[in-house]
Amino acid sequence: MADHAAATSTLPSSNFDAVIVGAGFAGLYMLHRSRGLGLKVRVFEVGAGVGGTWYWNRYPGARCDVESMQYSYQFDEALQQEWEWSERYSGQPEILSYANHVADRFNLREDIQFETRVESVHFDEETERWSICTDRGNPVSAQFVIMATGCLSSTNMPDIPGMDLFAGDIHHTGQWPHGGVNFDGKRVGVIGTGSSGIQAIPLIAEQSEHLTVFQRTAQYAIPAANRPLGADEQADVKAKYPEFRAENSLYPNAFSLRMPLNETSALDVDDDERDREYEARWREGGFTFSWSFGDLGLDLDANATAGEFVRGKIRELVRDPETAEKLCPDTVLGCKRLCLDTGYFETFNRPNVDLVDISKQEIDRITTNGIETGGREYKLDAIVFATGFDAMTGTLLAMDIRGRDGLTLQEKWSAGPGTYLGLGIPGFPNLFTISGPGSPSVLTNMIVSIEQHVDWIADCISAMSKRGHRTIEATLDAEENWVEHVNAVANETVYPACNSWYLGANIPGKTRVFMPLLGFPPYVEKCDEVAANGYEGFTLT
Ligand code: N01
Repeated sequence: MADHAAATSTLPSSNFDAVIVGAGFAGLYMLHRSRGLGLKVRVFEVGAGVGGTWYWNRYPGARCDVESMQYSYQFDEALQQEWEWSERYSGQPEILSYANHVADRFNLREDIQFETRVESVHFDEETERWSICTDRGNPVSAQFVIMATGCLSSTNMPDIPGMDLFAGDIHHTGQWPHGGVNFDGKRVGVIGTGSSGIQAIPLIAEQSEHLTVFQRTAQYAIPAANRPLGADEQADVKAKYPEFRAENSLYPNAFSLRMPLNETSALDVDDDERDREYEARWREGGFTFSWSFGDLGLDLDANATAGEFVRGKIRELVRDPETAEKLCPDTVLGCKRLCLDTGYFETFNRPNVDLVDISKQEIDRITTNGIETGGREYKLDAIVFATGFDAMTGTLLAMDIRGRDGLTLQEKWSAGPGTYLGLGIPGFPNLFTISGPGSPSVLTNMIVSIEQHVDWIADCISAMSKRGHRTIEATLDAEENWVEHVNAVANETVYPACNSWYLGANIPGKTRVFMPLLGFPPYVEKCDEVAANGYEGFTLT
């Protein structure tokens, strides 16, 4: 393996130990660890800068809903001590500054080739190396390919007739213009009311002359209760940061909440007690609401009591009863990802905001002047698609990835994404997926999951080098058992009860399979066990 001195002057080179795809939080830390191993490494990144999801999602109100003191790297004590967060939940600009700070602090940019899209990744069985082609030409080769492509990086743009006819501007929240968008004096339409729409709508309402929200499914949203982060609060965490991190990683989602899980069943308490619990958590803000009772994620009747409480809140917050009813979700709470909001429901009290229910009558077409649905044309100057992502697999499947015998990833995953541990795919040796389908990823604090995957991959590469192994490849058996396990765990919960992107149900034609694994601590234990047992479930050559 090349030494790091060589790695820092590699731009003309074409042979690498490892190629990393993506320079978001996963790619940055993978690069840092790879260098530590002395690997000669190149990162390819489509964007002109680092930050991944926080580079692209610049829509008004974009904000993380894991608290700032937890949504950051923990691999370097000095880094976590020196960085100051300003709010309970960080906004996109601050998180992007942090990603840039990390890139500068660890001198990462020199091994990142920006504005470069990886188009194909082919395995050569003779040389046991990958050949990687980008849109910049000059193919490179690498022993290892590490996909740090993110779970929510391929935007979902619905195929609505007439899109090219629209005379105004069209934007997607996941690919927001870097200079921002001026909505002043404009009539704006927003399609989509998931996490992105719910964050953007209150601000677009303030910035525009008129806002029409097109809602296909009403969503549950809990107040974020964002606020400035006090210096004392920050100092308290920093005084015991490693312990704080270690404790947090023991929670199923790899983050802690401000109020502990109440293990009682929602069905074992009377109405007053139940409401008191929900009310306290509603006031505290954040995901702590979903910890109100131990069985909200397991039992549909228990879950229904939480749904009823939120509907009551919506009816209190929204003055027009008809609009309030349209905003009331009738789905299972938390089955689609729970949203956190800042003034979302109150936005519908504004005189310049209208809600159009398209649950029964989808958008017919986009016209030169706006959106047509239900026999009416809504005149608009700009349309914002807050329609989400082809999650977890979209970006991987958009590349031409071919493993042994020319097997394409599209063929391999035609019945849904199969991986072992969300890290390896049979037929694709030495190719790792950071936070791939089958790992806890999107159900956790992403940065914690990313660090766990990067460390596992780096340790694996190091162990292979020490033992003289050239390739590692997940076995078919291990993959099949793992996919079964991921689905069995999900089937114990309310998650499969709705059409969420966790199941791929938001993308027409996508195979319905529950993609992420529930439960971070047992997963980490399993990954550690696999490594300790000589990478069982993988074949090493
Ligand atoms: O996307 P979504 P998102 N016509 O898929 C609607 C993370 N995130 O970008 O529910 C009309 O959740 C769709 O309707 P329906 C987070 O993990 C985190 O908002 O399919 N409507 C839905 O309302 C999140 O879960 C943060 O019926 C259409 C919306 O568009 C994930 O990203 C912030 C439609 C899409 O909602 C994705 O969130 C933002 C169509 N043809 C995002 N197609 C934080 O950390 C789709 N819709 C806070």
